[in-house]
Amino acid sequence: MVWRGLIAAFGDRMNISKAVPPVTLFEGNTPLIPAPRLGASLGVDLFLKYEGLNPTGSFKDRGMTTAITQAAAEGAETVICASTGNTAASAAAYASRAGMQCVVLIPDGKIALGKLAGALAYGARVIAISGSFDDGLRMVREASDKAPIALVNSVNPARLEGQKTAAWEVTEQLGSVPDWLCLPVGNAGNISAYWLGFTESGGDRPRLLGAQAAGAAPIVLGHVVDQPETMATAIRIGNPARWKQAEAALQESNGNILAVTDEEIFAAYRRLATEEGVFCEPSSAAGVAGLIKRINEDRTAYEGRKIVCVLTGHGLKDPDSAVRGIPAPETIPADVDVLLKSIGM
Ligand code: AN7
Repeated sequence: MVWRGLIAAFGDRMNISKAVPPVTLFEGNTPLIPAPRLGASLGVDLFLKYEGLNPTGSFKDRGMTTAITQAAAEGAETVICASTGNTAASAAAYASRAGMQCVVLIPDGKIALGKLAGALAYGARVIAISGSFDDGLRMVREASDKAPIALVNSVNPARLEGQKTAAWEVTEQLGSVPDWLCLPVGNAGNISAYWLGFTESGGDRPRLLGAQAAGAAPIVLGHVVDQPETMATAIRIGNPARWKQAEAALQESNGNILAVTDEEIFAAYRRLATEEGVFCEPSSAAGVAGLIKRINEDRTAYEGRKIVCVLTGHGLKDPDSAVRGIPAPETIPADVDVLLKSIGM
């Protein structure tokens, strides 16, 4: 089958308008990659859903094809979102595709370079606020109430209609529903969307394992975090919009949500790249970090199980994190003998 994006593939199972042709960059259909080395060391059958291979480098494209298509059907000329970066880049790309203006609010100084580069390259109006993502979300909600601007954050139900398709892809690629699905949780749109997808399938459902960064773990703590802090800037969110829905999904799935430290996140991030050759952004490794932590606490619920970790964004989104703490490459003369000596041969 020729792949023409998520609405072409799954539109009949999406509650969105079909009045206009899909606004698409042929998103979705990302690989589910086995992770045998990491899996063996954890004693599980591990797979990685590599969402960084979407057109703008993150899972956000799944929900943006539907949100922008719906906005186009409703006649929107301008869309707006608050973002820790990936939603901004994705909204900007799909808005360009649809011939719309795009306005994005980002927390000043707290978004990764590749995401800012994307939003700017796609021609969005990028506005930095001296505040957090949560402040930005409050502002764009109000702005879209007061002016004719379509809100494309995941509070928009059309976003989940696209994002839920990842659950169906995972099931088809694995040949069954996984025992556990592990993923990072920020605004909690993705965990809600996966649960919607698995529930709509009507068959078995996985247990969900959500991971928040320790400095931005409102759902784990049970209260809003006023000043969220983590180096995993994508999930630096203190008051998730889909909090209640995520809690319901966690409960219905007999799942767990836990906090992982930045050290644990970065350790998992390095292991994915160096042991499996899969380079994701730091936040994306939070699900893997959570899995490692849970297995160390209580092996029995995981041993020998089929486990899917969702890697939500590409490693190149955040080049600063990739090089931080690693010595710069050494420079040598253009001489093969010096080369061999320097690599110990
Ligand atoms: C790589 O772009 O919130 O729990 O504004 O970029 O659905 O919010 C990004 C979130 C995980 C968390 N991994 O997903 C934004 C934004 C990556 C992300 C999440 C995000 P949600």
